[in-house]
Amino acid sequence: MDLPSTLRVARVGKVAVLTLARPHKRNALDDATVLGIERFFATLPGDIACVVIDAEGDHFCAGLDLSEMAERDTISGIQHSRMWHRVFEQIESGPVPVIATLKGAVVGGGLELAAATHLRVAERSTFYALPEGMRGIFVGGGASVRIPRLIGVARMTDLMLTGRRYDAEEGAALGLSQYVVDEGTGLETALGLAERIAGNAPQTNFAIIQALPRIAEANPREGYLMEAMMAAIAQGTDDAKARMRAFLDGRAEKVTDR
Ligand code: 1HE
Repeated sequence: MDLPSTLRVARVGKVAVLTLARPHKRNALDDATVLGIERFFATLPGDIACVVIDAEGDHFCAGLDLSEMAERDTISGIQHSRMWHRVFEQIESGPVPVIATLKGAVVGGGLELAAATHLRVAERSTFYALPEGMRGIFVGGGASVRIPRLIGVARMTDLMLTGRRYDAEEGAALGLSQYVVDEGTGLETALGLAERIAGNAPQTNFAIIQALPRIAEANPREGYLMEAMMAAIAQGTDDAKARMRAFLDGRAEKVTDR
């Protein structure tokens, strides 16, 4: 795959690991990297069942590459933000679940990238911030849509107005990550989760990442109908029938086995 030197790709079974590899710049996202992320997701092999986004160095991502900001006028600023939206939308609404392994700075556009993923595993060094207020700019990578859904408008307002940081534990309590793990164990944890995800039926993973967010945001009347249709589509597959038969025959894992 033709990717910039700021991205690396590895494969572990059915899991693809995309690594932000610009640690000397704290994995700040320049345009080439953001477009590389888009290319990676657009050309994901069909047999990949889950993606992990990892990072080199001590920080997940310091956000937008501020050195590329100076040249931008108003219109190109809109186009730039829309480009980020397009790329992150491909992560959120792409073909497979995506896990981010967080550590150190998860700030500005780095938090926007993390928020576009489906699961976030935070090492204890993780801290979250939206320093756009300090830089005289505004979020542009989807934060005003995604972050309030995770932590509420009031907390995002506080982060932006005061430059406040949340640490890993605070972030998990608020919903910025689903897991907090020891330093250096984020990738291993994510790969374990990815392996489980890859073992799910594809129709269920599809329903979880494509149908669930839309149903949750829909008017309840339409939401219940969409849920019923998605449930029927999933349960009608041969795969679902085989899994239920395996459970009834005592051949499947129990909930208590996990
Ligand atoms: C960068 C960037 C960057 C580091 N763009 N070059 N994001 C921010 O406002 C966060 C800015 N960064 C920081 O606050 C700190 O760098 C960190 C807390 C993340 C890390 O601190 P530290 O002491 O480990 O590293 P450092 O010495 O500050 O940075 C190392 C190098 O990375 C240095 O370059 P060097 O050539 O002098 O070695 C930094 O200039 C460079 N660097 N962060 C460019 N962000 C779609 S809209 C999204 C809007 C935003 O994301 S705004 C938030 C931007």
